[in-house]
Amino acid sequence: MALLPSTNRDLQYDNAKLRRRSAIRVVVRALFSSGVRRRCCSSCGLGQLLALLMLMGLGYLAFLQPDQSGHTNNKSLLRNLGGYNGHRWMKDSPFLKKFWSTHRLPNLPPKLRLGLLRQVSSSGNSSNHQENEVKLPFIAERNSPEELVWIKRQAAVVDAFKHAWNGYKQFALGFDELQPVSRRGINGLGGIGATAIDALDTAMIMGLDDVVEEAGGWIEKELANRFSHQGQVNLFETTIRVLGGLLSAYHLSGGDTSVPGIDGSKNGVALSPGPKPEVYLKLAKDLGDRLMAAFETSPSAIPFSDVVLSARSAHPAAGERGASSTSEVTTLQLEFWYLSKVTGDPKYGKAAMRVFEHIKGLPKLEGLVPIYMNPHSGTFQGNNIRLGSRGDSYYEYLLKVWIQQGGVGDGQDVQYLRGMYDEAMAGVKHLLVAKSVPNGLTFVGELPSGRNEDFSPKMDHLVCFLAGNLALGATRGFPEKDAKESGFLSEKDVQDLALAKELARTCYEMYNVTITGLAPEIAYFRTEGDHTEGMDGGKPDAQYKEDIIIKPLDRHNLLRPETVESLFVLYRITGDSMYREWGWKIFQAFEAHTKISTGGYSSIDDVTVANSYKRDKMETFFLGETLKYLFLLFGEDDVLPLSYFVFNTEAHPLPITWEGANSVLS
Ligand code: DMJ
Repeated sequence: MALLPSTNRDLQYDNAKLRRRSAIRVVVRALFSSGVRRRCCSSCGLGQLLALLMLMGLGYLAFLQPDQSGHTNNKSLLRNLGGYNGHRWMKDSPFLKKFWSTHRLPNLPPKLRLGLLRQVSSSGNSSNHQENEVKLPFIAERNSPEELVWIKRQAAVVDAFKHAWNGYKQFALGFDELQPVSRRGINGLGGIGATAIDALDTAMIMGLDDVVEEAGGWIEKELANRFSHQGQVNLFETTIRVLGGLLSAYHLSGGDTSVPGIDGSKNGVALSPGPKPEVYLKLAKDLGDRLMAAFETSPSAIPFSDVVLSARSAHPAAGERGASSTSEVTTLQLEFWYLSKVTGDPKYGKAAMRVFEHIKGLPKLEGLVPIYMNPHSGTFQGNNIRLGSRGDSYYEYLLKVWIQQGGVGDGQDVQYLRGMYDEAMAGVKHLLVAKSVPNGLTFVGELPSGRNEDFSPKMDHLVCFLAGNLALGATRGFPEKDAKESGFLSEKDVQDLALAKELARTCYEMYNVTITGLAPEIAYFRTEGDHTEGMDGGKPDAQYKEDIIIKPLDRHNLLRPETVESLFVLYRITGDSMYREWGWKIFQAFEAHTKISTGGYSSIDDVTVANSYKRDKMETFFLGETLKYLFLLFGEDDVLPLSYFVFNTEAHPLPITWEGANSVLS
């Protein structure tokens, strides 16, 4: 995977960030602050004269030498410096080579792309991006026609994000969520401004400085106060959306320089406007300390489900005899472990990892687990097994925590997680994967009573995360081609990747089968002997309308991300542009059926009718996940490479660390 080229590729485009650090200034600063002065010529006037001559030479190369197209620009400066093509004198000069390698421009890829996106976005009618002509000749000159299409589509996603944010900012800033139709805010997540935090790193990745300043400004001013005065929150939701969002913002704004930056290169963190990284870290630590009550007050390794932030107390869930969802207690570890890493305090990671260590020893059904856990007994509760709601991200984090903690390398400490993941995926294939009739779509069903004979062909949209997860597990985030060529894929990896592709198709068809082009919350798949009729998606010519059954109560769409998340991962891994095309269709359907003209997007009641009732709610994950994954799907593959970043279940990217678990937890 190419890790560097964005900086160079887009250097000539309008970009405030980059202009602030011109190449000349970097060179001058580097010359006078580095080895040239100290080691070579520090005490002599001759040294200064030589440095001056060198500068003049560089100036000549930068400004007088035309590039191949006859223009003089920053790219030609980079060429002349040997930045990517290399120049003859550069090749001949080991000193300059060394100089360049240590003093080249910092890499800021997504922001660079934004200069381009802004121009595309403002060059035409934003309601019809597909048809727009790119009028700016230099953009057209330097990109293939196919790439131009994706640049415009990515710009359309940026516009959608701005529309969503503007609705929230205007009517609901400081509330958890926007009610876009009634134009007000609601607090469904404890009153901690969840949308502002969930959206923040998406704005950073898109390079939307205004939004970063607005969201970051609110966070800096208000969030600590909310933590100390607000009431009850859910441990899981607060961890994945708020703690994850703060930690990702900390890294992406330049806080954690011990790990790769946004493009996987050493110094490639984005330099964001808004608060300093330490602001996010301080808030993350404060929140982590309060959430720790869920672990500290539970009598077992399984944390309580709810926390009162202001009181630093925790208690079991109200229903289900106080049980926590299995996915909730096993979807905290990426965030708590990274919090330990960046604060240097092992307590967070230790408490969260204890959950997995405990579950390791519990009985399972071929690696599959029931969807509830009781924090009093520390055991599973009930027999219901599914990869949809309450079960899903258990399987996701087995893999991702293993990846995050260096299991890809020689992280022996977390090898058991990979073992649990592999066993569970074998169980999924054996017990849950089936084919629909008449057209053979592969789907993942459920075992509501834990027994094989009670198999239910029901699949939540939530299960669609699995396609991307299987692909990630198969290649560990590397492109399929590279993994194959290096003999890296086992027979099982190949099977997992094949299943990932089949499931991605099924998830796409869950959208494609309806008249709106949007998927229902839940789909049933027709199996042998099922003669249910009249429950298709309202699209008479849909290829799979016989296979997919949508029941009346399951027809809503909450703007969920799981399918576009998997399309993003599969596109990165396979390079097959079919996944991008599918993502574009889904994006257009969101635009057509969920956009509210005054700002924001709304969940809808029924994907099988053209003019559905709007539920008047914009979930935070539409900004945190859905639009982020679409943006990344349409963008360059060297931004947030999967071999360097692991996305938490709310799409907040956290860096993969290589030092292994023990060094952080000890
Ligand atoms: C998100 O909050 C997370 O992705 C979670 O794991 C599952 N549900 C929503 C999005 O659908």
